[in-house]
Amino acid sequence: MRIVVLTGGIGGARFLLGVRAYARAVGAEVTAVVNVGDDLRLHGLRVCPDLDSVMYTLGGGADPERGWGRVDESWTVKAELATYGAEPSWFGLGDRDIATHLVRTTMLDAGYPLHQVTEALATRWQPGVRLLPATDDRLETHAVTEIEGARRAIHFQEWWVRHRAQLPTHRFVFVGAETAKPAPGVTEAIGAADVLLVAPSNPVVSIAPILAVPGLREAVIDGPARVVGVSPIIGGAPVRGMADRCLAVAGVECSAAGVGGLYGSRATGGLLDGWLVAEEDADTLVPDVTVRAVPLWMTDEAATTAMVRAAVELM
Ligand code: FO1
Repeated sequence: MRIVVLTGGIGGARFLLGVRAYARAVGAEVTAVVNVGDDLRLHGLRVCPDLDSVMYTLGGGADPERGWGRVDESWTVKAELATYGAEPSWFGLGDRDIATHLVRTTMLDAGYPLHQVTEALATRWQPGVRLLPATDDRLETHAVTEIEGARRAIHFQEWWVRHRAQLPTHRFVFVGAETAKPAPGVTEAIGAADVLLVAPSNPVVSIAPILAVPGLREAVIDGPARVVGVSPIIGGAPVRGMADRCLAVAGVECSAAGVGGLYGSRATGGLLDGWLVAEEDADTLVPDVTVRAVPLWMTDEAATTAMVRAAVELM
């Protein structure tokens, strides 16, 4: 069996632990297509938060509390940068993490595309699933905000980390999306998938930028035998993060039904055949989509694996 997962960072990485365990149990192979809209260049370094959260989590090197960055991290470089007054001071890179960005940036500057760099980094971490960036090209999520009476587009990380998603916001734009191409292997993996899972990631700023790459949404609609999404909303609240703020910007109700409706049914040009929701949301209806309710809290790997099994076997 071939499983493809569309995923963002922290929540998606935890979900992938369950996907990997399920795949090992049934002998399936897994490809994760990862959002790059959160990526940024900082102090000359290319940082890929979602790829790194997935790689570190599956490789056993992620900080379990933060969910991003490395466990046993130290912050000497961050403190040194602060003494120079180097900006941005609101976004911190840990010392161990910086080694990843140095290797990545050196390879990118030498001309290697991001998917090859990701593969090279993964030889150290052995994530047990194939990691592919959605695109090798520049695709950056920006938030169109209102700051001191003026309309300003700012990078997603500035909106998320510096302003904690609290600014009045009109919309998100995916800069570069029109001309981006799916990274090599992405549409092929999606086309050959027996099941494509949409991870319980942020639909507006993690899954939408992936689908904004021309050809990728079409590949999902036309390709896999089945497409099943897992709700990132339980009982009207995000599992983690500030998805409620992002959904409000997109004008989507923060509920399992709201996100299911946003993705829509494959029968009518949307994405989903099946939608896995939490027991708390068992009355969820999405037109022309098969809905099933199971426990959705990813408390440990066994619970997450059971949830993945329910998603794969939903229909
Ligand atoms: N999140 C923060 O809240 N503050 C930070 O200083 C920060 C630094 C950081 C560095 C590398 C990295 O891979 C992730 C980092 N994150 C930080 C997390 C990140 O901003 C977001 O949680 C994701 O982009 C959203 O998925």
